[in-house]
Amino acid sequence: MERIYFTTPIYYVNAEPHLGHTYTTVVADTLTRYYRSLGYEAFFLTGTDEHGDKIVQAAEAGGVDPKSYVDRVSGLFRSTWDRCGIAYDYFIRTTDPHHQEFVGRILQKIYDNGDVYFGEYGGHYCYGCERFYTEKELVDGKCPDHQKAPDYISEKNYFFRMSKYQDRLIETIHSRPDFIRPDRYRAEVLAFLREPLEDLCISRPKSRLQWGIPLPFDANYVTYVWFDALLNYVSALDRRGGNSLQIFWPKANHLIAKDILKTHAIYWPTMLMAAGLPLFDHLNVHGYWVMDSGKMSKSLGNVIRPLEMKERFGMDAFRYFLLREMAFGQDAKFSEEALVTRINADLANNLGNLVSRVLAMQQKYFAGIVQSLSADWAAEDNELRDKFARAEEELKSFMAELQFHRALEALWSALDHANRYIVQTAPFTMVKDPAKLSRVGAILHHLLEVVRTLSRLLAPFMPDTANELRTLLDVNESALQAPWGQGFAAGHKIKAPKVLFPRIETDAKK
Ligand code: ME8
Repeated sequence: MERIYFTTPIYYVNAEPHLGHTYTTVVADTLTRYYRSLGYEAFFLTGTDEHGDKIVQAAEAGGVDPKSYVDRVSGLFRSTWDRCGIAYDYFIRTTDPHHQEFVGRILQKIYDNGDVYFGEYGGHYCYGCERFYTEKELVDGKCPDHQKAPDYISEKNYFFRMSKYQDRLIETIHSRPDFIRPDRYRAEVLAFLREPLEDLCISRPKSRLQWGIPLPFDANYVTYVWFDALLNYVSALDRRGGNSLQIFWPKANHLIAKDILKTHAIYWPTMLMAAGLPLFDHLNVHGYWVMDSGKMSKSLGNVIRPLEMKERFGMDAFRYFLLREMAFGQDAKFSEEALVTRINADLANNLGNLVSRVLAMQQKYFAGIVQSLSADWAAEDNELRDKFARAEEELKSFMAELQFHRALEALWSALDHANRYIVQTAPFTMVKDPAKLSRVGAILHHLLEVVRTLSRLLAPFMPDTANELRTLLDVNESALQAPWGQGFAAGHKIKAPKVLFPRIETDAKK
């Protein structure tokens, strides 16, 4: 059996779940469901990153001890994903005893191999990023991410010989063109690797930071938070036991945004090389969601919360928007106006209307009983079926390229075709002529095949809607998979229509 493994970043617990976290998590959820629908055994990991300065500072600001603080916010991430219907298989926390023990094991291994040394280092340290910056990386003396001048820190620490693995990493990226994708991020990493790689400081003295995993070989130090965090992707499989590590790890597909490219494309593979572990399969990098008003921030009061979106628009509508609006790899703009426009045009009008029209006609003309198809289909019936078959093929190739927006576009183009089929065949006119009743039955049968196909193909993107369609058609899983024209047994009765996506009236239109 083919296998695949998807991971999201483990999110810092110094912020509550927002649009950005939700996007990566929805993408991982969609991919997991999609690969399962193709028959793969898939494993989906998410979780929280709970060590380091940032977290201690957030706990202090909240007036609580780090442990209670991380328990609360990690719980919030987990319950948010649960309430959003995110079907992760395991939720990892870096404060889990097993993870801490695993990190200790890996550190000891690379220490024993001679890839860790003790030395003094002075540098520009950004507390926001939790890393040292070189002079060159600073912009006007400031951290480019946090727009703040870093602190100059000099101390004795442990270093990982990352530089030793630079050539092997470059070779890997050259020989595996889709190791880091899309291309623009691969190019960015290769450009960065043109300069000599420095060794990585992997410890923090306990005198400065206690909230971390102690180094197994020196009790006066804790592990640098990124060294601890990146290992989550492997430790989760190790904890699962059995042969999970062997079967899933080489099929690992990481999903991240561009903000954490360097840690994932450089620190992580070199750490794996030093630990004697195989490399992940793909690092998949997406762009940033930006607001009309600029960067999303608490102080600007423009933070988008997933549960609020679910409450107001429905989770499937929100998922659809996220996947349809962003071209994976590029930045995208978020605005409520764009969300409402998509819901009204694509969901309420295009999808919702099609389903309710077809189901309503089926009720009205045939009391919900699916009529049989004649042996010879009209040209337009074949065209309709072929259009959906082509859309499915396109969807497959776009999914392989992580082009979710184009996969959905392909499906919606078939939906447009189905809506035109209704207008052109005009069953609502034909029904007035009793001699044409069997043709009306056949047209509606083909349209029910459209709804059945949609239920199957939409499932990874909009799982609740897909289930709802299946319930309305009253078909089971095996009937869902049947070829076109064979999904409904003779005399099968479908349910009465309902409104799937109510139109959202905006203030402007009221
Ligand atoms: O970096 N647009 O955690 P984090 C798109 N703990 N995606 C966004 C986004 C935006 N505006 N904002 C956040 C960390 N994200 C580390 C990761 S992994 C071993 C450790 C998403 O809470 C996106 O996935 O800052 C990004 O990479 C991640 O949240 C950063 O989450």
